[in-house]
Amino acid sequence: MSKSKTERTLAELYQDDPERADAVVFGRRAEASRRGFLGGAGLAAMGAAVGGSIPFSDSMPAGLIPAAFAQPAAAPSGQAAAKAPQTLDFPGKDPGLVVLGDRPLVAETPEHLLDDPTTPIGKFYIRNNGQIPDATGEPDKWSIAVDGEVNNKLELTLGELKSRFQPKTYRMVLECGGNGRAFFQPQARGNQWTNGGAGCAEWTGVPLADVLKAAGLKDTAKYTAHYGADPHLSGDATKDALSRGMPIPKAMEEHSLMVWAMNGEPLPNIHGGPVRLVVPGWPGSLSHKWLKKITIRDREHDGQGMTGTSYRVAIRPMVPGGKADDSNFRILESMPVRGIITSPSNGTKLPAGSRTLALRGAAWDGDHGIARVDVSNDFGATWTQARTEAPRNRFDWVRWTASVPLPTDGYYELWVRATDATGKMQPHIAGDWNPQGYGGNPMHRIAVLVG
Ligand SMILES: Nc1nc2c(c(=O)[nH]1)N[C@H]1C(S)=C(S)[C@@H](COP(=O)(O)O)O[C@H]1N2
Ligand SMILES: [Mo]
Repeated sequence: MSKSKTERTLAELYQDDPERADAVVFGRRAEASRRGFLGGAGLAAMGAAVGGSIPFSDSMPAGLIPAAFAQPAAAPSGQAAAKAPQTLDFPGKDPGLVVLGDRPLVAETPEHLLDDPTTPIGKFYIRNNGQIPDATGEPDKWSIAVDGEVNNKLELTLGELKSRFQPKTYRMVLECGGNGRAFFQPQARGNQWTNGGAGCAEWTGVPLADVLKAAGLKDTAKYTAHYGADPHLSGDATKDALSRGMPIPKAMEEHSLMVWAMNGEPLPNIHGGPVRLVVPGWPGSLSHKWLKKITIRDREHDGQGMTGTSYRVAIRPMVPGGKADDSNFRILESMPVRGIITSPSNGTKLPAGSRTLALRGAAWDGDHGIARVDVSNDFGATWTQARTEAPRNRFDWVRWTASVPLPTDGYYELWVRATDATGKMQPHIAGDWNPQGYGGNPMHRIAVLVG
């Protein structure tokens, strides 16, 4: 943030200080002019900023950052354009992925690139904590150890894993624990994921449960600990890039897999090939890539990524931006409900006279499943239930479609909200602030300009 205030674009101002941005656009009495109705000069200024009149301005909430400013594609003019994101240059990957960090390499998939029923490998997000190992040698000779609180320690090659156990293929969402972090205010620490730290692929492998049964869990077995071949970013061989674990019941679920194929192809190196864990519904960090060893412990794991505020959320709500009290944190397990619009993309312009809009998207959650998906064309004043497709199996996402009217030309925001099977719905803003920004799942919205 080296730019001076005067050089800052309106989009940036809305990101940093929505109240001030509102005051700039609407004048001093922004609050008054936007609560209830948007009229006169305020409405004209907002219309100019978003690129068209706003048919549902009556229900536009005060202080709302227009979706038109959220992504550069949506910027109506050079003046309001947000900073262009850094696109990904990686073999086999779609250049539309947005780089969030290059050391370690982290890239997310913009919502509109999650429009396929099954996310192609080329569009699947990338998250690393350490260096990327070259694990491309002879895949079937790759060995994996299982030790700790077991009766028979195992040392299996991938070849043995494939031949000794019954493989399963499921389509399942893999989602980074920090997905949605960018929506926290004030900014939370870590990669600034929007909604794109997620994808849904077909994973082929054997249930971890079958391997743990072969090893024979002792009565003392409580928790797993995962180790991989990726060196720590510093190169220090005594440190793990990441080492997380889960309670035994999660490890024993039939969908927690040791995976060697993704969408029917050998698991690519960047996604942890030749073999990784896929532990759906819980933070992606449990889905250990380049898997070398699973140690069964008699207590919670304390490896890299298991302590402090890493992958932990506040038990009692904390003051946003405030100091963390260690005793007020629990390990993040089941991921929160999330729905996204995958078509059209944010900032789409439609010809004058367009009167309906077909929307398409996806919704998923952690352990519970999706109960319903609703869409709104009027800033949430009214909602219409979307049609949903049955998921193929547990932890698959739900694809949905809907059609909304566009009564006149102008600027619209289309909002989606998903509700999980326990009745929990996405909030309007990222709630339950925590220092590392887990659980941010506000409703997704896109801007569309007609005419
Ligand atoms: N060995 C290893 N496994 C790992 C990681 C890592 O840094 N090292 N990152 C984890 C995190 S935080 C996520 S979200 C997923 C990302 O998987 P992907 O890169 O295949 O999308 O891998 C997980 N597995
Ligand atoms: Mo992650």
